[in-house]
Order: sequence, then structure tokens, then C-alpha cells
Amino acid sequence: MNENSLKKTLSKLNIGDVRYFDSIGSTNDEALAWAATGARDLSIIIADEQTQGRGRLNRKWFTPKGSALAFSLILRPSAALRPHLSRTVGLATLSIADSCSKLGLVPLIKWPNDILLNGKKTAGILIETVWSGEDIDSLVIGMGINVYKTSVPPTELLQFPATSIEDQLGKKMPEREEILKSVLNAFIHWRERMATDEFIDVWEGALSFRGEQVQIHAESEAPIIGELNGLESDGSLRLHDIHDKSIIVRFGDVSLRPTA
Ligand code: BT5
Repeated sequence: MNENSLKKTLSKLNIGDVRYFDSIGSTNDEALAWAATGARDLSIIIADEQTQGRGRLNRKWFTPKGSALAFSLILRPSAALRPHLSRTVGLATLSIADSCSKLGLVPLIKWPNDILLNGKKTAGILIETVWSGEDIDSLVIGMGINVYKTSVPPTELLQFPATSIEDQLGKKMPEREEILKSVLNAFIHWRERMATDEFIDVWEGALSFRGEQVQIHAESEAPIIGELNGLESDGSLRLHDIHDKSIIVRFGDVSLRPTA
């Protein structure tokens, strides 16, 4: 991946400005600063390597040089999309899932923010907000995708098994830029449909563990256990407990695990 070919590839897409770094702390940090100083809608920061890549709750996200896709998109929501911003994590996960499907893979979304291939984490999303007083000015959508085998961190550093597109594809790999282009195309496609019922239906259809017993862990609370049933219209997760009562899990720093 290099700046010229990347910019050439992305110039065919209807996005904002592009900033590329060989190495960066975190693309989300750079994007938050850029968004706060007026970056255009759908501007993107992309780096070949991150030295301070972040997950949620300041967990680490590993992006070794030459191995992965790590980028942050800046979203300036239109008035029409503002009531649906809680669906943004669905927009991001669906876009990555779509591009994996186009490669012939079978991705599933581990709600809220992971993409699994063969039950293992291949990509994660970190969404952060730039506020303007009480209003949302913009959202920064960070996406980390394990493309080549070398992007997968050692098992002892992980709480959940991880894999890469190359591990799962097992044949000649497309260039990282091609995968990025495909994710951005899917993002543009789904953003236009974000307010529709179709969006929720497709997102729900891509969820991992549907119909299975799962546990949801949130900070300092007892785990919630139930059968994963589907999504509410705002993208919250719906479980059924053993008394067949619905439990709605809102977004937040929750993690989902199968109970088995
Ligand atoms: C995430 O957090 O999964 C969000 C990851 C977002 C990364 C992107 S890269 C571009 C942008 N810039 C950033 O600085 N961040 C975003 P979470 O659900 O909290 O998962 C974090 C956990 O995933 C860590 O505690 C590790 O166990 C595991 N992990 C770290 N690196 C990984 C990797 N490359 N592949 C799979 N798992 C990983």
C-alpha cells in the first residue's frame, strides 16, 4: 500500500479527503482532531501501522506494519440520519461483512462491534463522537481489519480468538486497497439505506449466535444470560430469558460470549 496508489484507488469513490500515514499512533485520534477542525463528510485517515491503536475502554488494538487495514472515517450526519445514529455500528459492521462476503467468505457480526470469520475475530469497530455543545458534530468510525496472517496478535494477548482474511481465504489474496474500496462502497450503499427496515433486517440476519444462549458482560454488573433473539429498531440487542421475557441490551461497553 502506498499513498499514491491508495489515493488513486479512492479518487473514484464519492468520499471526502484522504490522509495517509506510514505509521501513526491511532487513526481515531488523528480523525477526532481533524473532525474538530472541520474535516469534510466521509474524509478518511488510513495508516499502514498503528503504534497506539485503541479498542473500546482503552483496550489495545494491534496493527503491525504491512499487515492490516486500519482507518477512521469521519461522518457528518445529515438531519435525516440524526434520528438513526444509534445504528452507526451496524453500518460499519455490515460494510465489513459485505466486503468479506464478496470475497466468498461467510462473515457474522458479534454484536455490537466485531466481525467474525469462522467464529474468530477478524475486525473490530471503535466509534467516537465529536460534540458541539449538546449536539453531535461528527462521528469518527475506526475500523481495524486483519487482512494478512501477520496481523493476528499472539493468542496470549487476546480474550477472544482471532483470525485474518488470509487465514480464512486460503487462496490468492486481493490487495488491501481493493478490500478498503469494497468496504467503503458498502458503507456508502448502506448509509443511504440506514433509516430503512431493510437495514435492520439485513443487520439482524448477519448476527452471530442467533437462537443461541449468550452472556452479556457489562462493567461492574452481573452478566445477563438469555437466548439471542434479534435487534430492536435502534440496533439494541434483544434476548429472551428462561421465562421467555425480553431483555433489551443497549449499546455500551458490553461484551458478548456464547454460554457453552
Ligand atoms: C475493538 O475493540 O474491537 C475496536 C477496534 C478498533 C480498531 C480501529 S483500527 C483504526 C482505529 N484506530 C484505533 O486506534 N482504533 C480503531 P474491543 O471490542 O474493545 O476489542 C479489543 C480487544 O481485541 C483487545 O483487548 C484484544 O484482546 C483484541 N485485539 C487487539 N488487536 C486485535 C487484532 N488485530 N485482531 C483481533 N483481536 C484483537
